[in-house]
Amino acid sequence: MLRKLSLGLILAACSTASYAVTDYPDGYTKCAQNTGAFCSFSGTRQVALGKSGSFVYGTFTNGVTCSSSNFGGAYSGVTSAWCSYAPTTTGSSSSSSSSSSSSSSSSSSSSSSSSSSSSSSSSTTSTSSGITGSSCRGGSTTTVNSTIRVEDGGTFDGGCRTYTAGSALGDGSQSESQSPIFRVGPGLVRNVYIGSNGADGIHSRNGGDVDNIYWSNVGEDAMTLKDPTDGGSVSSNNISGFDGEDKFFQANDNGSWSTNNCIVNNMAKFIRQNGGTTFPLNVTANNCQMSNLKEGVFRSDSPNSTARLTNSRLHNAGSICIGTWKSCTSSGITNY
Ligand code: ADA
Ligand code: CA
Ligand code: CA
Repeated sequence: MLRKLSLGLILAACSTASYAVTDYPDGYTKCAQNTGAFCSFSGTRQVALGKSGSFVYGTFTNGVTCSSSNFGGAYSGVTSAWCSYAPTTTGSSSSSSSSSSSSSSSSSSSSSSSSSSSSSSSSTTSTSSGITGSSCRGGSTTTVNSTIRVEDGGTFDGGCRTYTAGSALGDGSQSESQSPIFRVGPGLVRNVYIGSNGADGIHSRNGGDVDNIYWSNVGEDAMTLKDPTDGGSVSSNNISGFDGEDKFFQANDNGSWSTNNCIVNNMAKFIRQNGGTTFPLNVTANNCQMSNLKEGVFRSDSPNSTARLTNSRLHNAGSICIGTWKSCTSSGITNY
């Protein structure tokens, strides 16, 4: 699958490079610039965002706002990039992978969108369409001046409204003296959009989990694992995180930390086991899109820790494994 994809991209690049490099893939229709303008089309289609022959792809139904946040943060601030849509509709189900057997070729975008890269475009579709990150886009804003504690085993549901730190918690800088906006565990925090001041993010203690969280501007870090007593098991699913200085996730105690369906753009690393510690940490990330990581994905100094990245897309993401690990592996990785 990977090899087909690269081959398709190379062939597509060569075929256009011999004439002019365009701001849309061969056969696609330009619909909006990367300014938040709406790209209008009907049905479920593959949509490209990019310029000068280089693109990222997503799959959307009945149009999409042409904005980097809908494409994992790619081309952030690049208003000269364009959205364009594929000439044919794809299978309507969001899990287009379910129709990715040979029967799909007649109805999916792979049928005609671009000759030699037809099989690659269907694999791109099934991969990218499965990675959505958080669905939250924010709402009315609550300024949090005292950490919200969810520690009774219950669920805090933020309804995808915006929660941003007040100055009492910190300023979202790299200062280590800041407090978290949420402290969870045992329990679950879900459907939260973290606003412009991310302070020290979310602290998970006693196995606290998060689901559907959007960090719009990561503070000192986005989430920290501490004191796990729930079998050391923490999950962070359906998440998006943007614009951190250093770490996205910080692990300060032993445990198992799993992430499914994430979009992360513009930080130094996805997860860091506290420097110099050797406790056993087991981290997994699956179905993630990570871009513009200055250092890489996983970093640890512990010979007792494991990390695994699966079924994910990387762009300018540094090294998958940094430092010392018992094992650090990956499979199903696409570079885009
Ligand atoms: C750094 C710092 C630790 C801790 C950590 C965190 O690694 O050295 O003491 O503060 O950040 O939890 O953010
Ligand atoms: Ca820190
Ligand atoms: Ca921190």
